[in-house]
Amino acid sequence: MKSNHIVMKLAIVSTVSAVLAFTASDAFAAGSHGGGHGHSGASPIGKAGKAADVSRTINVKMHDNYYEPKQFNVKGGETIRFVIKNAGQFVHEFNIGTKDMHKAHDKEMMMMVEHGALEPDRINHDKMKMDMGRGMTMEHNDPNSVLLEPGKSAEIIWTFPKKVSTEMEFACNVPGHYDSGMVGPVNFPKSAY
Ligand SMILES: [Cu+2]
Repeated sequence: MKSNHIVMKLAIVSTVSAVLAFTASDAFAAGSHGGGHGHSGASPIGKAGKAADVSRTINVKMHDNYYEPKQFNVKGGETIRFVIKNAGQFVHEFNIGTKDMHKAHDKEMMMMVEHGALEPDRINHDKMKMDMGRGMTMEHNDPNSVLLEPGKSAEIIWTFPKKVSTEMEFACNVPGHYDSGMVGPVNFPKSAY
């Protein structure tokens, strides 16, 4: 069953693609993919965690287009294992970041759609590997995110910062999904700020 909503969003994406091409490649060159989101040193959102440090597991289900649960409470410095399942009929992403990071990533996702690497219900892995220039590809190897086809599952182990300096949220940056509600807050206790 195709959602007209999604098809419409994708049509809009391709219409504006020419306008965005320059911006998108700029954002891309900034190195979100495989480049650790352009942060040198300590990232304000935390870092990839080690299995030995995991204190608990949070199961996340991705639907069309919302998450279950809708938010998480974590402690400063806590390492969580996220077990993520795409229970929807479309490709979805689970990405831990800030509002700004999601905004930047959204442009890259649009480029993936333009290049045919991302279809509504499947990921074209061959096109993901395509060289975009300067040795960059569209492959998603970032430790803070997974992009999943319908029915697929994955795990992320993430260590949250001890002291929080920025608001954090998890979101899906498949074009149109963030705006239709695929975003939720990561809540920290007051002591973490
Ligand atoms: Cu999504």
